[in-house]
Amino acid sequence: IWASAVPASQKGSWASFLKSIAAFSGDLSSLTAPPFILSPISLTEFPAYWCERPELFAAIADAKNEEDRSIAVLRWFISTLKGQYTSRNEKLGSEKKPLNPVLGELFYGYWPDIKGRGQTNLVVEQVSHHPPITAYWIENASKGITLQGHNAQKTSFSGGSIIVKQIGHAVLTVNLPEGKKEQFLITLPRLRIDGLWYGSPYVELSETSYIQSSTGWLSTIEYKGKGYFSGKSHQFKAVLTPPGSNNAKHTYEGLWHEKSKDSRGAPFTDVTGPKEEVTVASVEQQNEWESRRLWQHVARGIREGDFEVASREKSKIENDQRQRRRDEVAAGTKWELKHFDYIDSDPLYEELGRLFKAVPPTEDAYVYKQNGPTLPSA
Ligand code: CLR
Repeated sequence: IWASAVPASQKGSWASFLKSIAAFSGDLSSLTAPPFILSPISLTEFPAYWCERPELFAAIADAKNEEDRSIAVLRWFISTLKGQYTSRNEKLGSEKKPLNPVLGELFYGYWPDIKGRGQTNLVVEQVSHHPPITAYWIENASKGITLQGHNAQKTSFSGGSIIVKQIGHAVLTVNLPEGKKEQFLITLPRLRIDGLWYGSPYVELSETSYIQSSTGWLSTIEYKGKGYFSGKSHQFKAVLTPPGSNNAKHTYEGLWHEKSKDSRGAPFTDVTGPKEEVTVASVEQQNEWESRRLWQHVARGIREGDFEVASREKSKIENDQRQRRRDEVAAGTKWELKHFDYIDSDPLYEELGRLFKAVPPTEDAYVYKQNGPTLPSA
């Protein structure tokens, strides 16, 4: 029966939530959802999914040549998908509605240097509230690898599912010896949120995403769910083509949340083992803009099922934000971003995007100011 995963007392509000989604497209964050579907985690934490297998991120620097580096980047990218798109189901029971970050919200963390892989640091800032846009910077300085990107979503409703188009892109830079560098433009897949009818949403990926190297190597990744190819969920097929060619040199296929193989049957990715969550300072040590401190009372309310506390605390944060925006208007000032500079067109996106006819042909970006906090190191 419908809404079988929804608590009896919330069936009515789940139905009206679904109706409001169906009547609506754009920014889901503004819709009021019933308590059972709320997550206590803010979207500013999500960029950490990029590095929960730090050894695969570090391994990009150890590849021998251009071809191997493109393979290593693809292996790392595919291995992040399980965390990015299924971890709320594992941790919270289903996909849930994350906390909608406030302008200026921050999230800092790191993965320690063990087994010679170097320390990796993470700096995240909410750079826009309406629409929500999150910018991030991830760096393994000892390996010379950085990832810079930003993320926004455009949502619509189709055939009973929420369709999420990801806006934004990421650029991975590998600094090589002798001052040379290689860059990779990473575009993002489309999401479909299924299972809404039953009240147990989950993400499936669809369509195609790309990883274009400045050396010319290109990964084209196609995503399919149930009812395609083998009938299983979370399938992908990736082909890697050499500079200036349309003929695949490598083909990889499998399940992005489990394992995949190359065309000869050799293992390519395997994410069945444990991942490593980012290390974050305790709430007491965080400043007032850091996500877990800012949302602590709301998050506690959600975790403990005390939704009165959660909504009262959420209103406080929202009122504070409204007051800040009013004060800025009155003073004729503008909120300053802390860690990123906005550029309305990313030259690297245009240059590398041209090679695979990226849509759209140009995108904006947030450039890291190299002014993150000093994170502890081992
Ligand atoms: C954010 C960027 C990450 C990948 C990612 C994974 C899950 C996405 C999330 C992004 C954006 C917000 C999202 C979420 C799944 C559900 C949630 C689309 C793209 C929406 C806002 C919540 C809908 C409410 C239902 C659960 C009912 O790298």
